[in-house]
Amino acid sequence: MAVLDILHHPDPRLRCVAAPVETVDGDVRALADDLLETMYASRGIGLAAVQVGIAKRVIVVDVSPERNAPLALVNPRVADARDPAEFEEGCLSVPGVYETVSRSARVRVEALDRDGGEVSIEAEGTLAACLQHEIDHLDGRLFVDYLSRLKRERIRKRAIKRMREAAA
Ligand code: GNR
Ligand code: NI
Repeated sequence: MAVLDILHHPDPRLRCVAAPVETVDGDVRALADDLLETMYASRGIGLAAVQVGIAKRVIVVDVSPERNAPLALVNPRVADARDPAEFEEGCLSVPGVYETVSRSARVRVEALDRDGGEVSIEAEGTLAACLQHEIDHLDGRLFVDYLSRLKRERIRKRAIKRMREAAA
């Protein structure tokens, strides 16, 4: 188990489209465990492998207040989405930015679990938002992509400035 470094926007690796996992083996389970440890250490409710520079379709989620309901999903896809809704979102790869995003209120996500078995998850509320947010990461999309161009440019410039200051 290891806490991994999380990439920050506008790192181009966050724009990678992640490859499907062929077999859910020990390496994939170890990656899921590292993602969970990294997510808990960062106090996030979800994390995608792309965010730690691994372009594989693996995500982890835990929206429970007790932080004791870890969910690891392999090759997740939104099989059904309904009812528009707005969510207040943040992202560990875009620190300090919280904005309202339009998504679906309810989704059904199909995936493989950590044992390679097929699962289907009906989600609403925070879990629905988080699953859509994580699956977006696997396709190289960030929540800031849904904002106006003006807001997005402002966020990108601030992020670059922050990185420069951190490096200095
Ligand atoms: O910690 C996180 N909070 C959050 C809040 C609303 C919608 C999505 C999220 S996911 C985010 C962690 C993260 O960046 N996952 O990719
Ligand atoms: Ni994110």
